[in-house]
Amino acid sequence: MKLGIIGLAGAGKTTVFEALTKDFARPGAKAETRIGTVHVPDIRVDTLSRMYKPRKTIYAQVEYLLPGLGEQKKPGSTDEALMRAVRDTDALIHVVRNFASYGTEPPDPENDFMLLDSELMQMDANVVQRRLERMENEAKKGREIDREEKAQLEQCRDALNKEIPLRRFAELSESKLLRGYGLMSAKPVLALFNNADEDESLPALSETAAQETCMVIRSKIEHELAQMTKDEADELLEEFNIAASAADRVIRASYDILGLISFFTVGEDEVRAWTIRRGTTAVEAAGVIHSDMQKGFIRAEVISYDDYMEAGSMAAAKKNATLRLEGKTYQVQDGDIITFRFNV
Ligand SMILES: Nc1nc2c(ncn2[C@@H]2O[C@H](COP(=O)(O)OP(=O)(O)OP(=O)(O)O)[C@@H](O)[C@H]2O)c(=O)[nH]1
Ligand SMILES: [Mg+2]
Repeated sequence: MKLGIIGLAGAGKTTVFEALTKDFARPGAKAETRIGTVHVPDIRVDTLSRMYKPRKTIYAQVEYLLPGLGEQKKPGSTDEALMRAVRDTDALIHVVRNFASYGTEPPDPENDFMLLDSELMQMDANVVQRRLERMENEAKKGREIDREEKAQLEQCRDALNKEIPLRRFAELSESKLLRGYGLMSAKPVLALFNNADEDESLPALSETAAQETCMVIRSKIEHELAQMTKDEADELLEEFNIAASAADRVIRASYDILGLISFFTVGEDEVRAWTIRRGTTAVEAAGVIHSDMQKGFIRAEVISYDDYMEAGSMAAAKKNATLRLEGKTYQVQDGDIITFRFNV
């Protein structure tokens, strides 16, 4: 699962990327696209790992993609080429400047967010328009066209004409027919306000912008934190009143906006978080681990993480019946601890 980092020039994209991935720039690295893979922090995995003391502990992962710089770029402008680089990502982190910086206008986060968001919509409107024109031509020549797809494209056009991003419409943003177009405003967005060091709060936002998943990062501090030893970091955490690294919260939120949940497998060998989409059934979840498990699926022994913590042990959970048997069609819930029974 990949998230693309976008934002106006100088918003702090590189600083955010490096704070999240702890991948610090090599000289000359600016031109190329950078990809970083990070663990999704999860205290449930930490706790299970302390209980089982397994040889391996494996966290869920997400990938961040930071597009390389286009050749010519004016300050404050974005670049279509840059955005095209994030076409095939699953979600977007939209970094918005909310700090004063020398030689630029005071920050205007609302305006900046809307400006780039409109550009996303404009790009989509162009794609949709071209496609509809082509379909019309095909129809004129008497060729068969996909009416369903045409209807959906028209819905997209109408929404975009009203400046409504496509991610507001579940039917359109999840449509299989539209998937191939890489529509930018259909991707889930995390609006990440990059604040000045002293400022912990979200900027004032209009109702429109406030509909997004919004978070604050103070990326300059986070960038420094990411390069420190634990002792050095603790001092800074206290000084700036940071309870937990914002980088961790952002990574967690990235995972959430992708519509992903985790289930866990536990044992002495391995405690592991597995990533699935919400709505995945038990038999599909088994297939994420191994195709044999899916083919030979018999049943799943399931307990929620919270129930397990309350019971204290699997034996106690069996007794109070929070550990239960589920069949193929059970919808796996976030935090389920599962043992699959299967035939090979
Ligand atoms: N005060 C402050 N400065 C920041 C913060 N984040 C980034 N900066 C500074 O703002 C400038 C731009 O940051 P970058 O991370 O390079 O921004 P960018 O979006 O990658 O910029 P381009 O790649 O040029 O579009 C740098 O001088 C950073 O040190 C922040 O949270 N607070
Ligand atoms: Mg940059």
